Amino acid sequence: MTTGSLLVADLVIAVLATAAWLGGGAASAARRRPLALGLAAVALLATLARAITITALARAGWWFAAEKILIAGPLSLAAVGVAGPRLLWAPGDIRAVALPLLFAGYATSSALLVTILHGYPASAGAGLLAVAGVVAATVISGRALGARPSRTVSRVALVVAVAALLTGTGLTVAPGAAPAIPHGHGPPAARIADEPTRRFTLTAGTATVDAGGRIVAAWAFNEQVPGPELTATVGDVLEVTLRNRDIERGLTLHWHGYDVPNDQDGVPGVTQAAVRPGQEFVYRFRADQVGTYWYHTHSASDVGVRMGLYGVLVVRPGPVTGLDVTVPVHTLAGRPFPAPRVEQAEAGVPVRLRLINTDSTTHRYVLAGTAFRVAAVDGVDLRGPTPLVDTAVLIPAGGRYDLVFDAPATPVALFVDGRAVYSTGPVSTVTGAWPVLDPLGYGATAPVPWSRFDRTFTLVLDRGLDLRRLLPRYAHTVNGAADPDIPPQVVRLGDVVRFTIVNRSQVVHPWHLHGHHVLVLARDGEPAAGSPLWLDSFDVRPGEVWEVAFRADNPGVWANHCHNLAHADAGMTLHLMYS
Ligand SMILES: [Cu+2]
Repeated sequence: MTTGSLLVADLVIAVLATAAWLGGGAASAARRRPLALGLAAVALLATLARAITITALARAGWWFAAEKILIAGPLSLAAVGVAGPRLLWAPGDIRAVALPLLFAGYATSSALLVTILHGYPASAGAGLLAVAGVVAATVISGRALGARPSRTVSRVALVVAVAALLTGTGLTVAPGAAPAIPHGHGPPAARIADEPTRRFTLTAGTATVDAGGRIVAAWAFNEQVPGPELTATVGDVLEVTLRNRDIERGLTLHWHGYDVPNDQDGVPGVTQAAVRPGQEFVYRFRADQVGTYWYHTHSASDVGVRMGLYGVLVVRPGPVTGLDVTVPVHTLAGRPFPAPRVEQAEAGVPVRLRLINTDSTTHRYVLAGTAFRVAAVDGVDLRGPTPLVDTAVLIPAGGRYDLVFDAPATPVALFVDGRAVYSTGPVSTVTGAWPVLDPLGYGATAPVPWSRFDRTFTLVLDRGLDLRRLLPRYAHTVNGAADPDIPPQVVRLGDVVRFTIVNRSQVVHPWHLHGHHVLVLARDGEPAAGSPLWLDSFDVRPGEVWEVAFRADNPGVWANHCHNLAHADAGMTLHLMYS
């Protein structure tokens, strides 16, 4: 069982235990003896089963089990301790066990709320709030059931509840001690002095676009979605003038995966101000990385990219040889975009398909009709890629895979999630059951270039209630905090930095660090066994633990965030900062 499914199983069992305790309490209050005893038995069994899931989660990593052991554990023990003996005595009047069963239900449900609303790390505040809730609910239920606790018991309960509530609330809402990110734009950009060799102008504006036969509203660069394909040869100096005609929310250009100088990175409020209607901004950087990249707005990025403010950036080592095709996959107005492309390929011609996932979720790609190799991932060539046949690849949000092959005499077709997006003729193959390539075991290994790490950071990805804003929100969190309250990771120039990224949540988080490619060291404790993988976008699935590392060689303040842009918007963004 994977840790991801253990997390789901544990949640389901916790919900079951809660419902059974509360149902048992209600049934005994209504004097429905068999039902009450049956539900209590289910609750006891579920609590027992939870001991197993929590133990297994703790073995997978403390991050997965912390609050379950520190808060749910004691509360569950209290539940069984209070309700169990009463049930064993099996009183003549079943109504006598109603309050103990309800107490058990409140204890289990408040622990469950801690997991759902607070998550990792477990805090004293959350524990105290949970206890306060249990005490308050039990006292109220006791009154409703006509139980007459002594004055002393009532007063003690009241004092405990109020004290816990105050302390708990205080600890939960207290502002964190996060050092501030230097917002604003610092000294003027230290632009490279060389004359540009490639100049482009991108004018952003509202537009209408044909998405599979339906005319939809879009935001476009130069009236087209995707924007113009920017191509360069390694060594070129690119100058890109961004103009905003009428995008009210403002925009920027971020060069996804391209490790440009910090002031060219296009993160509004961090490396520059958003470009408002009527304004312009000139980007200039040297094309010193070969490969497949893309650009997109980083201002209101969730809606901006979805509406069409993105395009392809390809840097080649020299003149194009053979067929060199970019396939940027997108979902526009809920429809797959663009329309499938069909072209001729003469047998024997070398073909490179540059697959780019510009959406916020993973896509499954299959290439049918030929063997192929994965030549590069996220713009970086792989070492010793071997031929693959009838194999699917999963590309995370923002990620790129370059597939290469020599065109066979018969047609080939590329499918994304079962839909043909590129072909050289009709291909009918059932590809749904093809195995998925694990890039961590593909290609030829090479030793990790570092033996020690100067800094190590752990990022635990989760969900939680964010009360530090005017309106509370159910945020996507890192280490229990949401943007802008997540402390930045501070490094020094030259440091070798290791990240441990843990996904405690129920959804995939495609992780994306700006300004650096990271080398994958291990996943779930298994060292990476294939070609060195230098990534800028990688899916951390529920229950997974990734170890990655990089050398801090590009000074500045860099966004470090989930590339499911809705998650990034809902709190899952932090920053890497050079001291
Ligand atoms: Cu995410």
